[in-house]
Amino acid sequence: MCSTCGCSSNENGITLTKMGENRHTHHHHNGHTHSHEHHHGDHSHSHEHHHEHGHEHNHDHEHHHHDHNHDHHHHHDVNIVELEKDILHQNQLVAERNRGFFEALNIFAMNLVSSPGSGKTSLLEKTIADLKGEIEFSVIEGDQQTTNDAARIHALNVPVLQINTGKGCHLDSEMIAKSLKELKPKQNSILMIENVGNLVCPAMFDLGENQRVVIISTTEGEDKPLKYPDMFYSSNICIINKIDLLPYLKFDVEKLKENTKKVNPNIQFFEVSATSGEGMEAWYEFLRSKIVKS
Ligand SMILES: Nc1nc2c(ncn2[C@@H]2O[C@H](COP(=O)(O)OP(=O)(O)O)[C@@H](O)[C@H]2O)c(=O)[nH]1
Ligand SMILES: [Mg+2]
Repeated sequence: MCSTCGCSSNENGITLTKMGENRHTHHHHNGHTHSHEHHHGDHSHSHEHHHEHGHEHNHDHEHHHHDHNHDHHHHHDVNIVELEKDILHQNQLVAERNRGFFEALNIFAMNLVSSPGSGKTSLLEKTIADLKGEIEFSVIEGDQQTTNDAARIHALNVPVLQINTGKGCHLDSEMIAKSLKELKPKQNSILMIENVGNLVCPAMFDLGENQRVVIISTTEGEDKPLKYPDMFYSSNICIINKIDLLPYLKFDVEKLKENTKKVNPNIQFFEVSATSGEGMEAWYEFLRSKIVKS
């Protein structure tokens, strides 16, 4: 549960889809605090199936791992602040485990956050297409409903796994821990995690990433960092995307940077266009510097 926006994230279960395999896994979180609407026994879940090449279907459903001794906290007086603290504390513990996993394998993990449509997937597509020969990438795509973004990455032939969060408005560290077991990212690689498009809730959930990258496009307001300070404060990098559109817009890049520095003086900027490729070289140099050649 994410009590900041009142969304429900953990009670409906998530779906993991590994692209290029006819297999998906459903994970439900235990310790639910809400009544939920699972269709037990009748298998009436509606899955999005992406079967390719007519392979034999090998569904590996694991979706009845419920502990029915749920704590029905909500029947009592709940201190919502305490509950949120528990969730974030639990998230932090698993985030540290993910960080250990990345460190052991020398994986540089980046958590990409932005509003919907700022260009996260486009940036990944362009980056991977250009650097694929030099750097090993793997990708985790977060989205509420579709596997569209994972399909776009899969087209580039890199390992990609889609997490569908359902009603959930953010990824959490547990989802990433489960994904890592399926995705098995390689040693000395870069893992890109595209978070759910939302500048609010993902700010609170550490995934164990090495760096958080907030993407803002020139079609958004210069005051975004002031409206969503938590996200800009918790990010290490700010990518200003769609600079190819600047001639047509009243968007002041310097003003945006100024506002961003008000909430986070240490943030590092890149100005790029994921479609024209302008400015991408500096971003690529940064990524290259994160992979120590063995
Ligand atoms: N002009 C322009 N359009 C872009 C750029 N990057 C992304 N777009 C477009 O913005 C839309 C949303 O991009 P997408 O990558 O799906 O955004 P996401 O929701 O953050 O993953 C698409 O129509 C992209 O083609 C860019 O640098 N310049
Ligand atoms: Mg996307």
